[in-house]
Order: sequence, then structure tokens, then C-alpha cells
Amino acid sequence: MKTLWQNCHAATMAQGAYSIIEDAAIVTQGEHIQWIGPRAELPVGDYPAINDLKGAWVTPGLIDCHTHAVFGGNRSGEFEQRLQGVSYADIAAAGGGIASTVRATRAASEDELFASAAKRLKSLMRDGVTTVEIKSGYGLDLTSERKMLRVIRRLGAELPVSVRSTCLAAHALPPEYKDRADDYIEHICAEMLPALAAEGLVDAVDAFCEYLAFSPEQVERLFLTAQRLGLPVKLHAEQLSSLHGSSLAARYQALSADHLEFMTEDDAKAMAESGTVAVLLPGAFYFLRETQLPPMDALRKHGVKIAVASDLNPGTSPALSLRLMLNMACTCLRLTPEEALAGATIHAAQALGMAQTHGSLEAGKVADFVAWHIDRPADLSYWLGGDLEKRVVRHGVEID
Ligand code: DI6
Ligand code: FE
Repeated sequence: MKTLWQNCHAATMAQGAYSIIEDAAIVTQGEHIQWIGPRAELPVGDYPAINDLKGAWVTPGLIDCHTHAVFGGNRSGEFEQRLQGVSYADIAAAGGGIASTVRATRAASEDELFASAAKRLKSLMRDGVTTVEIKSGYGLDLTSERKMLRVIRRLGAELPVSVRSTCLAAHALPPEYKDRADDYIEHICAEMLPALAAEGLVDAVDAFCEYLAFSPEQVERLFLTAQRLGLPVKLHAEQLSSLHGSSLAARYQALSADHLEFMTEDDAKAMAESGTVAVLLPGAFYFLRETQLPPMDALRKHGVKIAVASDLNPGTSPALSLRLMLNMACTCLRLTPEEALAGATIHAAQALGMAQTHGSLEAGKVADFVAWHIDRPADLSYWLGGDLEKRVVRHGVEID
């Protein structure tokens, strides 16, 4: 069915800039954008359905390209302890931290994980999010990673949001492999990843490259396995220290390297050459009270595409609003509102390997967009959370 959407302005985000069309018109045909341009140039034709957007600003549907939205329990108790002076290391030594989320996730049923994650996704969706990536990584054994990935697939099937699943089995060392990180990586490469990929549960492979998680050598073994299975890779890199995981990611044509506070200019050069997107996660930066800024000047100088995501997770970024992350990307990380919006649209699409079909308002792309009742696009990184009046269209159909 052909539908005309008009009486609006569009920030199309083509080429990573606002690329504004004032007094725009959008024609959708089924799930796709068939035409977009100034209303004065609208092709003459028969439009069986016409929507008056009442002066709204239309942007692409927002894309949250890095979340850990599926998990059991939560860690607000640890947050309270930390603020009373107990260190993160003490908490981890007492069995808390990621290990406590792993226990809660292993103990939870698929239905329980689905129900709690669905609530969190609905919260993200209230900000106009139409695509979200979700990682496994709190199961850390085949059965529990499979359970998480099945929940991730089910979220995409049952909620009006497009979901990409990433296998993050190499997130932390499970208790069964204490002091045997190489053996665990071998187990992922030989057993877990091939099985999960064969079941169609994996769109990409990620790992946590850090001195307290996995070394670049271990990550490289995982990347080689991913390559053999035909799966794209991503990497948590340079969050707490500089191991040059982002350069390693670039060597494997990773879709993205994420966090990056401690990356160097050489890492930025390598990422620019491979087209690896820099995913910045201001929620974790803020929640950990990090002071080391990612090297924004080097990223810009070398033309690395920058995305912004929530990192929604129970330990370091319990973030339920992507728009709040856009604000924090500007305030804490020094992005401009235009860069921040590109980071949650076209560059986020690129970080998921979806830029051919998503992330900007262009003819031929999927019709995922939001009509916001705001004064200008910068409002999207200006307001600190809250509900903005809007209409959300996904696959050409308006959703509530
Ligand atoms: N980096 C993070 O900030 C999270 N995972 C990661 O690789 C932390 C996850 C957690 O603490 O539960
Ligand atoms: Fe993360």
C-alpha cells in the first residue's frame, strides 16, 4: 500500500549529517521508502493514504547498536555498596559483579528472561528506537548462552523492533574454567560458537578484550573461528586499558570496536582504513565515573564513523533511554548533537552491518522513522530523558 507522509521537515541523516529537507514529503510503499524529497517536488500520482505530520521533524528510527538487555536479576544492591565505599574489586572478590549476573541468568527461565528484557526494550522503544542489538554473555556455557540467544530472537519476533543478536560468550571467564582462559576460548571455538551459529542464533561475534577478561591473542583465535563460520566480528576494546584491541578488530574488518576510552591515534587510523565503526558508550563512562575521554580529535581527523549506544547492562550502564545517552555523548564526550544523532542512526546501522537498508531516510531503505514534535533536531540530545511527543513508523506501519 502506497502512503504519503507530509507536512514535516526531515533530518535524513544521509552521509552522516542532518541533510535537512524542509517541508518534506515521504512516500512509503509497503515496508520501504519509495520517495523522499521537498513536497514541492512530490511526483504527481495517486496516494490512497495521506498522513498529516503537523509540522513534525522526521528522523530515521533510532538504532541502539550495543546492549546487554537480556539478563537475570540486577545489581542496584552493588551500586549502593559501591557508594558506601566498597570497591568494585571487593565486590567481585565476594562473588559479585558479572559473576552474580551469570548466576542469576543461569537460574532464570527463558520466559523470565524474556519478560524482564521485554520491559527494558519497551523503555528504549519509547525513545523511538526501532532497531536494537542485544548480546549474550551472561550464560557462559552452551546451554545458558543458547537460552539467552533464543530469548533475543524471540524479542525480535514478538516486539515491533528489529533485533540483531551478538554472541558474547567471551565476556568473562565462567567459574568452571577458573584460571583456564585458553581452555574456555578453545571450548567456545570448538563447541559453542559452531553449535549456536548452526542453530541460526548468531548475527555477529563479540568479545571483551581487557586485562581482566581476554587477551588480544585469545580474541584473535575467536575471530578466526568467526571468520571460518562466516560471521562478522565486533569487540569491547580499550575500555579500561590500552591493549590495541581496536587495531586487532580493524585487522579482522570488524563492524565495530566499542568503548575506546584508552585507544590511540594509530588505533583510529587502523579503524578508519577498515571502516570499523567506533561505538561510544557514555552510559558506562558516566556510571564508572571514568575520566579518560575517547580521543575524539583523532577519530574525527581520520574520519572514523562514530556511533553512540546505551550499553544497557546491569553492572556498568543500567541505561533505559537512548536519548539520554545522546545528551551524555554531547556533555561528557564532547560530540555535537548532529554527531550524536548520526551515532544513533546511520553510523549505528553501519556498526550492525545494516547501513544498506537502515539508518537514514533515503529511497529504497526500510521505512523506519520517527516524527517528533520538537523545534529542531538538536532537541533529541537536549532533553534529559522524559517522553517526547512523537509518532513511530516501522516497516511503513505506524506503531503505538
Ligand atoms: N564492559 C562493560 O562495561 C560491561 N561488559 C563489558 O564488557 C560490564 C558488564 C557487567 O558488569 O555486567
Ligand atoms: Fe558492553
